[in-house]
Amino acid sequence: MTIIVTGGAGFIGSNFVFHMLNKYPDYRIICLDKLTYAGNLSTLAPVMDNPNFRFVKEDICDREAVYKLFEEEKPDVVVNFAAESHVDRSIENPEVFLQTNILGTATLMDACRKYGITRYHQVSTDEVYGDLPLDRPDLFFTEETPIHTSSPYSSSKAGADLLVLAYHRTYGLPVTISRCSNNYGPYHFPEKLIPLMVINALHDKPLPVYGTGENVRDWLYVEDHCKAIDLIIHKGTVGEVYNIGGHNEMTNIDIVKIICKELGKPESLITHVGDRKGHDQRYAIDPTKIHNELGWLPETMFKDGIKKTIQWYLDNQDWWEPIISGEYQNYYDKMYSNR
Ligand code: NAD
Ligand code: TDX
Repeated sequence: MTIIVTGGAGFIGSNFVFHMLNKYPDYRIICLDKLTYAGNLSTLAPVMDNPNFRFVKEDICDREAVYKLFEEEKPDVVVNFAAESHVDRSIENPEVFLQTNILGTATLMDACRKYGITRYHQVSTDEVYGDLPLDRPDLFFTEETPIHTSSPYSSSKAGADLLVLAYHRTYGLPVTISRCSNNYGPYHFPEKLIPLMVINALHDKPLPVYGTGENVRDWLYVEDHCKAIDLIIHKGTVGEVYNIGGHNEMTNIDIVKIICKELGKPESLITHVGDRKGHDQRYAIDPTKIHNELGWLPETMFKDGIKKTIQWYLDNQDWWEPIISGEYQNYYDKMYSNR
């Protein structure tokens, strides 16, 4: 089996590449990644010499390059992780989100139609369902929850999902979609909540919590997400959407307090800053379908996963230090100074 994994130099994509090469030693895994600010070739260093792995630096929006790769590799399966993924950046500059997340998805699926594949899998997000109110803990997102987005990021992901379902109905493309909750774990880019707070705390810098910090996210260890996608591409039903989440809802402020405690840093570092525009209140996934149909269950408890993750950042400063110097510093200053 040959699988093209797009966005495999990013956070979840790289964890998926490692999972697949490890679990299926006879599969060929091709990573197609543009290496945007969020992609990091050093992440893939451990597998670069694996004869079953190939890295290709291209843009999923570049039709010619994508078609050439499909001609060369004749993939059986495509798993599309490639995306602009940060909500705050989408609020500053929506356009690239529309290009990569919507047009890039269309280009990949056109290649799938032209060359033929057995499965196109779209990695989507719980954010396409919008948010839930904080005072209704009885409500959860199911696969039937209407699409109702808040940010340019989530709108671009929702646009892509609709296009994927349209390619299935119109052209019969064998697709599946997964919509996962917030991931955490190794190789999470430092702009996101958990790594940002860990790295700031290590430097005794302020921990910038948006608004009250009462917003709720539903956290899943990245390996559990990768295992769910593995199950869906092998056993999932074509044309179906699967929600992925582990019923692990936490407020942002509680997450930041846990990080302070684990690192032995004072909570006085916590600084409430201006809220995110259109900030979603609560995400909460109902994973009943993937559990009943495919037998998936999360394996890593948050209390263990967060310890492992913090330890990973402590042990892998060589990975994140080059990222937070350079261009990232300009981003940080723009987003956080005078907020
Ligand atoms: P990330 O930002 O860490 O990685 C994205 C990767 O895509 C990078 O390697 C980047 O170089 C690559 N990329 C971006 N534009 C590209 C283009 N035009 N062509 C080729 N490659 C391109 O993102 P992530 O957090 O790993 O998320 C991966 C996917 O999972 C995304 O589709 C995201 O919407 C989805 N998702 C993420 C989460 C989460 O909590 N991080 C949760 C649910 C769903
Ligand atoms: O500095 C911060 N302070 C803060 O309070 C940052 C970066 C975030 N936050 C808050 C905003 C959110 O309520 O923490 C929460 C998590 O923020 P992010 O890490 O930016 O994640 P989120 O916006 O929830 O989106 C993530 O999960 C769904 C991923 O980035 C998306 O790609 C995925 O689809």
